[in-house]
Amino acid sequence: MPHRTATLFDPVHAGALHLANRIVMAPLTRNRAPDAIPTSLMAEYYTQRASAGLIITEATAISQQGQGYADVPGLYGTEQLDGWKQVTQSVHAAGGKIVVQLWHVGRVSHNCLQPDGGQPVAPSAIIANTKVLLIKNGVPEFIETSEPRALLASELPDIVHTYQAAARNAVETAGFDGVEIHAANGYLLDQFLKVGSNQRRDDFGGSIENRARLLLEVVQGVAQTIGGDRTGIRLSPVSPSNDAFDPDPQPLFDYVVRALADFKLAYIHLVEGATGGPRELPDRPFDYIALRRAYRSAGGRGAWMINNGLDKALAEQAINEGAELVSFGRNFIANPDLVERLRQDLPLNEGDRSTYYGGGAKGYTDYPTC
Ligand code: 8OZ
Repeated sequence: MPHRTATLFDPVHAGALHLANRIVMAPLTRNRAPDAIPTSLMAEYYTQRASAGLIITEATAISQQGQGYADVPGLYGTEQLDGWKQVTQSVHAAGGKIVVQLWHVGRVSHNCLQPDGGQPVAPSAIIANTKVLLIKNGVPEFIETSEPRALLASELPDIVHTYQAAARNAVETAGFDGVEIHAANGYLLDQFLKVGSNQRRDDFGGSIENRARLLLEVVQGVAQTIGGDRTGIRLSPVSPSNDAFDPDPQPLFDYVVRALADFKLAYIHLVEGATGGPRELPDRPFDYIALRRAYRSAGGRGAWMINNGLDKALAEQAINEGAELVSFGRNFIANPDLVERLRQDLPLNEGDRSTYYGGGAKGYTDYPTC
């Protein structure tokens, strides 16, 4: 029998997640959760997109300290969990699968969002040259981040426990199929990984092993709590998002994925290039095929998911070249029926950038289906 290569529309297993197709809705921050509580409008938005093989929610704060933007949802209060429950029930009733992205922003925050107006926390007291989104009188506004303070090593176990508690809440209370640990885009775990934001001299800074330690402790803790096979992780080795920088990312990330192989994760989610920008960065070369090989040769069996600026042709190419999953962000904002449109080669709606962050139904739940 000739071997038929899988298509985007074939089912696939990612750990314990049995997915109807290989097209994933990438995490997308939309700032429509006042007081960090998911709403019925959010349930409608996600349910409209339930034909994705998997939905990854917008980044969701594991604690108030982990929050960096106005009106992003949380996963630590009863009302937040109740809000998410209506989302997962509705997505499941529509036949979809949904995991929540666990988020701690680290230094990418502002005093006014922090507990008691305190300083954001970071590996080192280095300001991120980036902006956070606040909403003033209903108008989104980008503001410089506040000066962070360096976390004490004695505070790190509590951060690991906070990830574990959020993961337990997500699966046991809010009804998610699993979680994705957000270790990309210049947020806390990526800040620890990379030299530009980590100048520590203790066991969590310096060598690659030390810089990866917090990330691996978080993954181990979450995997022990809900199962590695319900846990995914997102990495962005070279993305400059939120001032992330490491001078030598290949050995760093090769080490990280080899170490991740031990946890039998559901999937590894790779942002290739600059998040939301070019897939190739001439001054930051990176070999993603070598990265996957490092993971596989260390025994990693999780699904390999790639992201960033894909169209159907690039997505098919990725699957043909051995990725199991592809994720689409902006195309899912404007095309709730993206899977069907790709299947039938139908034209795609264009997204309205002015309604990406904040607001209500406009530019959120009102995109037409075919
Ligand atoms: C856009 C605006 C705010 C946050 C990320 C969570 O880049 C985000 C984000 C994106 O991962």
